[in-house]
Amino acid sequence: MSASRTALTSGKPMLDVLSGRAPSRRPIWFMRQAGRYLKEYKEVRAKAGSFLDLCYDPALAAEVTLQPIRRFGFDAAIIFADILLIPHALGRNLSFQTGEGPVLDPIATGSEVAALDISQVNGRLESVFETLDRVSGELPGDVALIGFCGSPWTVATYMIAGRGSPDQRMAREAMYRAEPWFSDLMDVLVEASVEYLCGQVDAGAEVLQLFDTWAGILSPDGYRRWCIEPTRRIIEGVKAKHPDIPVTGFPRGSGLLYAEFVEGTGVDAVGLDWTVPVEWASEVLVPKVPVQGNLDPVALCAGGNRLDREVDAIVEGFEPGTHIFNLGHGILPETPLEHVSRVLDRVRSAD
Ligand code: 1CP
Repeated sequence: MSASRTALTSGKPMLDVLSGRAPSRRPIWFMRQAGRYLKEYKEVRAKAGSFLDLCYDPALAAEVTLQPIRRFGFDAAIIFADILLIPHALGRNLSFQTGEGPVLDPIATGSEVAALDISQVNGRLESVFETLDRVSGELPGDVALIGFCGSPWTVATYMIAGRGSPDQRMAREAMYRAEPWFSDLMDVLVEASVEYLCGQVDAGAEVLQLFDTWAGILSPDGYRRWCIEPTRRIIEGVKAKHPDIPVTGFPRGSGLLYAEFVEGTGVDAVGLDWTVPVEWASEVLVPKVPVQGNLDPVALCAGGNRLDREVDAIVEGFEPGTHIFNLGHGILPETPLEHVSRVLDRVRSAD
């Protein structure tokens, strides 16, 4: 690479794609790349005690953030934390039961929403900032550091139901009834997310990702109000303080509404789930922003020639400078490690 070209790039393929510069290679990382498919994660997890103890221990959280970078050489590290740390920091009870996922005290009244204390959020999440600080000191020079939070709608579905739910019914009912506490809760989550994300940038995050895992269950009107609008406000709030920080949105399951999401939110890149046709995305979305995705995590698990074909279709469908290779959702715990290496090799040797 020539000296002038080097000067024009950040040296980090992920940041280059996000800022419209030509990357030295197509960046690749996987959602939930730190986790139970890695034996080294399970060892640290057992040592930490509970899942929350792991999230709040900067030395151990930094260690599990770095594990997939060391093992596979991904182009980005995502800080080890959880989207439910915001409700916890707002004063709600939270625990993770083995095999059951998160358990919170369900929220159902205006007085409970009024009691949420935004002023404490960054103080209570100080350990996450320390984890970011540690990881940024240890990352290889070409690896970007991603901070994240859950989008208000997705976080609200857990706060209202008090757990994960198959259809997010309780939150949808609150939305359709136009409960005043529902829109107040969304406002609190927008404000808390801006504070927390700005704290993450101050602590060393170079990219931010907003996870809206349950965006796809909203009606079009609900989607505009409770997915697009809160996301737009969060990005506006973060960029008022940190104008240059790139923000990726992952509104899973948005279907046709992905295009409106990109137009309406101001995201710098959009994460696609595996149901989105590559041809459609490259024609409609790529002219506006880079895209991230969208290999089916089950295809990664299954492996074989079919996995190779799926990877090839994605790599061939998106120009290298416009695409960050990723899964269409989080990696599954039963994923064989050889399949992960195989995808990295294939993506890296394709361009
Ligand atoms: O025992 C364990 O190890 C718990 C499994 C686990 C892990 C590894 C949970 C519980 N959270 C995490 C980490 C996590 N969560 C990360 C870390 C960084 C990385 O990607 O490597 C991230 C980004 C998340 C985000 C997250 N948490 C989302 C959004 C993304 C997605 O996968 O949809 C959601 C919905 C959660 C909630 C959550 N946390 C954990 C579970 C099992 C769940 C889902 C619960 C449910 O809906 O039933």
